[in-house]
Amino acid sequence: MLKNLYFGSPVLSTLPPPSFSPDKAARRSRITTMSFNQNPLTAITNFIWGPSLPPNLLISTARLTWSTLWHVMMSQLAPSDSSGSYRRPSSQFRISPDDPSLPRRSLHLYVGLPCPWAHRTLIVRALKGLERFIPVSVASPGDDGYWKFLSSPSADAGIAPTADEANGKKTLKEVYNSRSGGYSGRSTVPMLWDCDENEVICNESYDIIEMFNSGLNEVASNPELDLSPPHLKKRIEEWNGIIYKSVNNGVYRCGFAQSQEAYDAAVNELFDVLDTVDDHLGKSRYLCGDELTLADVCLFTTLIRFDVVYNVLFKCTKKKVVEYENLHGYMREIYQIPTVAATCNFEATIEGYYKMLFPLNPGSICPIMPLASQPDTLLKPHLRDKTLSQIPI
Ligand SMILES: N[C@@H](CCC(=O)N[C@@H](CS)C(=O)NCC(=O)O)C(=O)O
Repeated sequence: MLKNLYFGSPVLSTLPPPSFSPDKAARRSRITTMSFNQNPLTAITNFIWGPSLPPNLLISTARLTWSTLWHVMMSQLAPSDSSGSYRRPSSQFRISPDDPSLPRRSLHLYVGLPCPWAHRTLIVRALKGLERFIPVSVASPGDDGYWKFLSSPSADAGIAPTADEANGKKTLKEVYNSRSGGYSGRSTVPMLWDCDENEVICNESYDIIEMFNSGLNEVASNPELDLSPPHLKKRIEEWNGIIYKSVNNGVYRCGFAQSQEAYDAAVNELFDVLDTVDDHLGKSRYLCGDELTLADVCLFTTLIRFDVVYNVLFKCTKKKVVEYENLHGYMREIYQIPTVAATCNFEATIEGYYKMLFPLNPGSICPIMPLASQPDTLLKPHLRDKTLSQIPI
């Protein structure tokens, strides 16, 4: 005889017929509410435990597995110290900008459009008029995190991903590996390649832009432009020291932090420096006075990605560039130098960050472009003259 489990009395006659069991009824109603246009995963989980959240044990197990996996992936993507702060690996191929052999070598530049470090090199190459002397191959981010090349050139107008125009390889890793002696480090962009020697010349962006600025004047179509003139060298170095650590690399230290403490330190430092720079730009057209220098190029490539990428993906959330009184006009003034605007590809930048940095955005969904960051808005009058003329003398 069956017993009512709650009251311990014989209840056989009072039990509802099996087809009316609440459990079965619930399950049937779940099946009937399973719609054909439901995501199959949602349909399955709905069938197992209804529309409520999964059981606690499942949530805590998934959470532990997910966060362990996240730490494993992050440690590969972004090496950190014991406090969880991001430590950028150093570049392995360095060069002196004044190496006299450079204008006689057959140079090829490898870049990726999302990358702010590579963007520096595209800007200085364009400003100095080195496009014909230094051809470029544009890699795009692969699903596995490695830079890859298109199999045929893209039909897009403007700067866009390409095939490997120098070596015909499928990935940048293969290009690095093809140097004599191979390579086991990170295959980063920008990378300057010697086509005759089959050798990596340099993969450090600052060395490359210094060299483009001063080491190739005999082949540049704009040799008179000096973005690092002797009288400003010291000030450029001072600004670079501040901006590299807290802003250029600072946004990465926010986004790649693996502990709350590491993030807090990086984000506070980042916005303290942006406030200082904004104040300074209320009194000075560019970082080092009235002339555009390499320090401005380095700041610009981070600023132009800030509201679109770093503010969202890297949690640099205290303020957007558009909210700064001077930084926003300053960034637009640089963008409006015609050769500079042509080096920016926002679509490729958004896709690259939101899809390539998988551990930060596992769903790979790209956010919509903020109106204030769209080219039409960036081309509106920057009003820097007006701002600077208001400075009390
Ligand atoms: N210090 C280098 C950093 C270059 C760098 O980190 N590039 C990234 C893209 S933004 C990259 O290629 N990462 C690929 C990897 O680390 O495997 C420079 O300034 O040139």
